[in-house]
Amino acid sequence: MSSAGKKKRNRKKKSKAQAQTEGGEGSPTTEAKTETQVVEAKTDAAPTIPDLSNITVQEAGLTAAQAEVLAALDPAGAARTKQATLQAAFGQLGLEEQKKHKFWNTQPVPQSAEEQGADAEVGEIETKTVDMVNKEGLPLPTNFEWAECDVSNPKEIDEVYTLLCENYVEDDDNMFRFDYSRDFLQWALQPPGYQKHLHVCVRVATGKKKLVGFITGIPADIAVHGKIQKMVEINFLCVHKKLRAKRLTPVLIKEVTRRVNLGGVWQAVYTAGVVLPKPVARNRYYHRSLNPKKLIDIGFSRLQQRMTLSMTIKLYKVPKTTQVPGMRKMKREDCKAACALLMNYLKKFKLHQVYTEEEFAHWFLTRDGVVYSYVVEDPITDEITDMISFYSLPSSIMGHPKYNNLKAAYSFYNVATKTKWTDLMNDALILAKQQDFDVFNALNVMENDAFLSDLKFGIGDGNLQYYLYNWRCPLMEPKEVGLVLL
Ligand code: MYA
Repeated sequence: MSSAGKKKRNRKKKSKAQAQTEGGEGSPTTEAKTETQVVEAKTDAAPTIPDLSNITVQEAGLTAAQAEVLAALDPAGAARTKQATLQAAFGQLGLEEQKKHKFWNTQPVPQSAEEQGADAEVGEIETKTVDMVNKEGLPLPTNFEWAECDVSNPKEIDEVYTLLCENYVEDDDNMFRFDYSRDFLQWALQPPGYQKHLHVCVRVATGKKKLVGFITGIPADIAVHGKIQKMVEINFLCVHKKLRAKRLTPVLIKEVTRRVNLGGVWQAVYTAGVVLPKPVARNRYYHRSLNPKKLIDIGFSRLQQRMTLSMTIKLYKVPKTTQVPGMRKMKREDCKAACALLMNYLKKFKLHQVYTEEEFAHWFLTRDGVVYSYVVEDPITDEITDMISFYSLPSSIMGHPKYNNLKAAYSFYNVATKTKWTDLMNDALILAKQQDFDVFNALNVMENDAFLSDLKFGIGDGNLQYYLYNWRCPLMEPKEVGLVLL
């Protein structure tokens, strides 16, 4: 996945360069050394250490026995050690971030680790009012102009589809590129309350007015450490390959910010594969093969040592039909109960979206080829006790003689109150296989750790960083994140 990659998740293997810079599986020694140094440095600076109440003792680098003794003798010290470990993990990002960011260093985002400590007050970094916001669009070079995009117009959605299909996120080796479908883009960009002037385009000013730059915002209520804030979710930032490295990105970001600000909204949430000032969380993608032969053929995954292809196919085989009693497709009539179930669940997490029932229906009712949702209904009480959902995001496969498309399902939101996580998500794999997906991907957000290894997911390459714009708060562990952006 290129350094510009948003979602470093398309492959199981990790490039050497990436492993070295990120201290991934290729470089355990480098990783350990860096962490130790940062832990030492940060342990002195107690007030800047973030809350890490749930970190495991393994993550803190202690044996269970050591942790128990430490906790008994010195509870505050034990907590500090845990906190330092998370700070240390982010410290590795810190090393990368020490480079100057001509644009990002001027923005209302945290610029130093100190601003993200456990005691950081959750709230605005800069306060402005609408009358301080420029009413005119930012200047663009003479041959370009701003436009908004009407994604329900077939010609315009075609243009967006083509720009992204040819220029959006690729993996490090330029073998795969995301291929968001037109239907998916319409779903992703038209939730209740969307505004088309937040679907921002840069076009060539003459001739066919070719679309060359894009960025989008959609409205969302986002809860951060218990505080609910009106924000926008920013996505689909894309600059045509021929216009790269010309600083068009800061102009797109400033223009979408201006438009959002004119509507009286001052905060945003976004994810990226690149490390910028400054992530609030750092997550990882995991992949579960559903069609191992194809995944190996296209170079997405490799045959493991001492495994033949037929052993691998057997290993990843799933039953033909779902196994959980009461599992069925979610219907319109289920939305009230399912939305309540999800909202009650998401309260556990430090970062999550707050859905109205109308929004829930938009995001979760199954749309073929886009998003799939299922619920478990208790046969006796008729109560909706569990839910699963996943979305479809294929990738183009570049230059392969046999295949041109990888069908990937991405875990969206799942809730287990009655069914065991592994049983519930095993059904998700079965349902995805029924829809002919080649791979099922999931982030290590929420409680996903409870099923990833049992259900034979393998770790992906790279990290997905979560960011907040103009909203300061303490760092979060991967499992404290309850938000999945498309
Ligand atoms: S993430 C998906 C990003 N898209 C892709 O990866 C698609 C393929 N790549 C491209 O199209 C280009 O390479 C992009 C950069 C457009 C990514 N997020 O124009 P430049 C900074 C934020 O010369 P290019 C998604 O959609 C970079 O650090 N900034 O660069 C979420 C440098 O700044 P600085 C990024 O390579 C987007 C500057 O741009 C990213 O030609 C969230 C260089 O500009 C990135 N992914 O084009 C956006 N990549 O010097 C933020 C590079 O300071 C939203 N840069 O380091 C913020 C909230 C806004 C709303 C607020 C409302 C209140």
